[in-house]
Amino acid sequence: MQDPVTLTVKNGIATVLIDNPPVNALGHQVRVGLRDAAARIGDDTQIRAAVIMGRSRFSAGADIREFGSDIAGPSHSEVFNQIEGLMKPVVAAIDVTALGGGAELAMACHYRIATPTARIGFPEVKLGILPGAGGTQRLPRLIGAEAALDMMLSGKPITAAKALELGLVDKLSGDADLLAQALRLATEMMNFDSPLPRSSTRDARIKEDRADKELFARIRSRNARAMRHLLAPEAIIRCVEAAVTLPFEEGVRVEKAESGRLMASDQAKALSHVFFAMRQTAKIPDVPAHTPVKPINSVGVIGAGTMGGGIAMNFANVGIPVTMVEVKAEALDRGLSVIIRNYENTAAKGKLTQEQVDRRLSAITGTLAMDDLAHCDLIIEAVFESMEIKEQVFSQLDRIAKPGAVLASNTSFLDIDHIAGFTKRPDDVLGLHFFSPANVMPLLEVVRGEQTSNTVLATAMKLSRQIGKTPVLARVCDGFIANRLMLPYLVNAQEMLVEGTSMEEIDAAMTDYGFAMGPISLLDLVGLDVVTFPGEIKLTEELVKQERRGQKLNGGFYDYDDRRRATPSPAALAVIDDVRQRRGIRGDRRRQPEEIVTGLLYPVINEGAQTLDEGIALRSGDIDVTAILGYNWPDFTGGPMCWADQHGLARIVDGLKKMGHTPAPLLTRLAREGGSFSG
Ligand code: T1G
Ligand code: NAD
Repeated sequence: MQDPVTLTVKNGIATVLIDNPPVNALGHQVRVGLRDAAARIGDDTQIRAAVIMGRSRFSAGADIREFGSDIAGPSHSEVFNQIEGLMKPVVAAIDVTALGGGAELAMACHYRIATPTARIGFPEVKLGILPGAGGTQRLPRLIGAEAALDMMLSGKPITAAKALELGLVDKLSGDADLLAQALRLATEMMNFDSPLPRSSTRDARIKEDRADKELFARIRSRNARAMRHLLAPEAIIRCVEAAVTLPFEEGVRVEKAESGRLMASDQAKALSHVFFAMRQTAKIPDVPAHTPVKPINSVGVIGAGTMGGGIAMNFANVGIPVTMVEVKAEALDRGLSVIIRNYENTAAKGKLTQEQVDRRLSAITGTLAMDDLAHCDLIIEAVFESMEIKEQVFSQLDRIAKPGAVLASNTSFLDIDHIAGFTKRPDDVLGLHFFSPANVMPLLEVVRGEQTSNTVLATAMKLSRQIGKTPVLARVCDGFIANRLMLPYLVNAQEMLVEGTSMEEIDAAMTDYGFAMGPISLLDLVGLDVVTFPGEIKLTEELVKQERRGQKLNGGFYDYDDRRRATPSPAALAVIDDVRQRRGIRGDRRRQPEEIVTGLLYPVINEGAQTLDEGIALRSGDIDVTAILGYNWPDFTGGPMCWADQHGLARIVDGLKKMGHTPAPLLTRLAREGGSFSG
């Protein structure tokens, strides 16, 4: 392996290069390399100054793979303190990204120069941890507590220009000659006879912060909503309070204690699981990484309804022309006008220029003639959910589409293999299951038919990234991963209603768990006419008969006022009562919040286990990503399967039995063996 840190000396200046692909994470070998480089800079009298930089990018911070085990020394902070303590000027030359520990390393250097396109950030909060190598102490000293907290609580990187304005970097370079300019800065500074500026000893900014008595109360109240459920943000605030009120070394002690507590927390473990799971989903074991893909330069969309319009926008957004087909002119006009309205709303919020809107709109062509799809590289069908109509469409497509075109269905529940059978090219057919609203939701289920070719799958995975979606591979079954998983959740929530728990209690238990909305509100939002439920639950059907379709029409379980505030609807309560009477249920079974959570989540986990066992999902992490991106499952729980591992599989098996459910064989086996879904 290439040495991950090298040091070369020229004209009295050491250039320290971090070269640890793909992102220059600061793993053990890099820390050892940096420690040795710092020692050499200190000892070697030939060296009068140093530049630290990374190949291809500065650094993405700590190696997240090291989390969860004892991190071998030297620690990040030992290395950073050693660099800061050098008596020769050290310049950080920042290119592309300095994130987390990478940004902390830069702050430990005496000077920072960045390319104009570089970004600097502290994404630790997204991993449920905090900048734990002096970052919470150095950052406020450089840019003030409020700006420091903005960066560390949001986890969002800032541009180099903003960093310059805040005082996080000292200078911007031209894009091409970062090293040359960093060396020039180092030369200037080594001939400059004044004490080196060390972030840890600066105090001008925090003196100002100390005078602002309301500062932390203000930050806490401004972030209260976003911080709810999360451990890391409050810990970060406490560290910055320490930075403002205590000497550096004492602040570091507070940071170390808070960081240790977070690192050991279930939330941090769950969030790093999610980080890696998100990056795993596009990998299909039997489809090698270098499988050739088909070029997709034009897309056809059939159906301009709820889904078709949103699907078309995805491609127009990245400059791929779309032809959208409808059966009737009115439906086409309606579909196109929804697209126009969507883009105009985005432009009105300042997120798109008029020119971008025009360019995107001109990429979409409406037509009533299927023949116009003959040139398309990919055609996605989004017509009514009926096998007869899918048959008409796919047999027609088989005649029209050019050889080699990829043919996809957006069906929610229907059998892709059956649909592929309507063509003479089943290897070119797959499911591309978008989520509503399709232009917004970040998940794409890629459904693999029996005969779908590797090329078509690799093409779909690549295309998904191109349109900014995270793809998850599913095999054919009723509801694939996402809908199959959530069906028990929504069914059991309604069953609880009938048995006697109120809609507010059910929703509150799940928002306390971490969901943005509870299942009953979710049903109202999605629309009561969208899903039909199996079994005896007929609540949504009865409400739809009364023309109550949810938030979009007349309210659903709840009534909504003009500010969308919800109150339980007397009409819905009457329907619930009616169902109780018909089924001979007393309706007096109230549940405590804990029992609501387990009663709703255990069956989802059971279904997830079954989905995994049947090979519908490749990995438990894929199920977690599906739930998080498709259903806003709270990410700090790690998703349903990760949560199950932490919660205890044996407990879940017992709970399911008590509820009268049969635990899935995989779940039972793992619980017995003391195993876990994530392996
Ligand atoms: N550690 C280990 N692996 C990492 C990694 C990291 N920090 N960052 C990325 N990877 C892997 C990733 O899993 C993938 O692997 C490959 O690199 C490419 O990533 C001490 C405690 C830098 C913006 O949170 O945000 O510092 O799938 O597909 O789209 O106080 O990666 O190829 O096998 O995402 O070009 C804080 C996380 C750590 C940064 C590049 N740092 N990384 O995006 O590539 S905590 C982060 C990113 C810390 C200190 C604390 C992005 C990126 P594989 P990718 P990309
Ligand atoms: P929709 O009723 O809103 O739109 C369907 C459109 O297809 C209509 O405008 C109709 O005129 C058009 N159409 C019907 N037959 C046609 C044909 N032969 N040629 C061209 N156009 C035709 O339906 P939708 O909600 O957009 O759903 C479309 C598909 O997407 C369904 O398979 C559905 O299961 C799936 N889906 C829906 C959602 C959702 O939340 N709505 C989510 C994921 C997947």
